[in-house]
Amino acid sequence: MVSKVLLLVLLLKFCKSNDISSPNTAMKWMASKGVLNRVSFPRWNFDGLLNKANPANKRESGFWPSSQKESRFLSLFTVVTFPNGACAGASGDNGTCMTARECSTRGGSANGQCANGFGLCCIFMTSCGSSTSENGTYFVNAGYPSSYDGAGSCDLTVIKSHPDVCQIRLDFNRFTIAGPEPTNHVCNQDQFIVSGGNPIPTICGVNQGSHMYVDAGVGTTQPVKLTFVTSGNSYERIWKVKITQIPCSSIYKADEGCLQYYTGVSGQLRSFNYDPASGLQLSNQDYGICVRMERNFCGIQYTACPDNVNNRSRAFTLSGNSNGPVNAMIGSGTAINNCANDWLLVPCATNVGRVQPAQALCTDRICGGTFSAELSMTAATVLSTVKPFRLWFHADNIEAPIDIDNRGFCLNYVQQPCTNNVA
Ligand SMILES: [Ca+2]
Repeated sequence: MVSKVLLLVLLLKFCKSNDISSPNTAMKWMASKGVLNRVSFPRWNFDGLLNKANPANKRESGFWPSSQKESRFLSLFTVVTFPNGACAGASGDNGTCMTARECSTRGGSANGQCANGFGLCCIFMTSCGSSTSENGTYFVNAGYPSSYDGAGSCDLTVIKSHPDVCQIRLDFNRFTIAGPEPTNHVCNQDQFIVSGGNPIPTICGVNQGSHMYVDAGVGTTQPVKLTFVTSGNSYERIWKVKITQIPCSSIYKADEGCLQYYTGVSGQLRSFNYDPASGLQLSNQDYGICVRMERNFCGIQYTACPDNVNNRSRAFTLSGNSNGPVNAMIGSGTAINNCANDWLLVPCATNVGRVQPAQALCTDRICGGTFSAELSMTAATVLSTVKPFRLWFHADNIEAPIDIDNRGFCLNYVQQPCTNNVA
């Protein structure tokens, strides 16, 4: 998509015959503005202009020859085209570069310039009860940037901007709604619900900085609906969700089946509503977390994030009473040290530095209150070489009385280069 602006170029220097021997002044100005690369000059012949401009040439009364008048007049107008690309608005929000008229017609608000001043950065921000097909729309609470303390349902319908859109990425720039109830950690007061695409777990609490990919299907499909439900006690909610529409052919498309998709050799993964101080692991979760395999990397290591709040780290607390030390639990059985209810699935996980027995052992499910691929009270760095790099998180709908005050998980990951040891 491109925008077009009809531009009246006032070449004052050209019009003054004394200075007409240096017509480059106007061209330099346009070059400095980057206009020349973007402007088409359908009726403008610079060579002809320069020749006519040369004082040595015969001219008629210091003005254009009558036979040239029409073309000279038309040459003062030109059409500037620029792509409707992403732009950074003056407020810090991202928008789409377009003309003022296009921006107001499409319901956006202009916020700073783009395309060297020929376009305006058009921000799309909307709230309850609306729909959008604009890529990069921000979905905010009523009254944003003030908080919202009320009960009700606030939804936004997201319509594909093009049938070629396959995924919708949600970035939680701001996301504070009431957290889960403290007994079973179910989101029964406030909820964020995504419907219309593949099933996505309902979340609540504080999720600033997190993201989700919603599978929107191929071709013309039902729109995706985002809904914030607020109920119960008084609470200052605030949200600002950026909605990015991702074409099927985009290199930014996430792998299929990944609710979260991370790129880069290293990074950090967190469960929803994770916070070492007060965040509670959410119940009723079931989703995949993917890390794009970077070129020449064959394995991935996970380590629990530093916890600067608690004496004993709660950066990985999925089961047991995390108010006291809880060992790592592994495996899918129903014994006391197995992970029958809530787990993080790390495909064929082993602890780094562990001397493997002749028959190498690895586990898949990890839970408990310590991050390790073995039954242990000591946290470990865990390696997986199963490809693609992917984790699955599962949590059932029950916590109490066995599982108390668990925080969920925060893991730092580092991809491992292909060597003799990691292949
Ligand atoms: Ca549970």
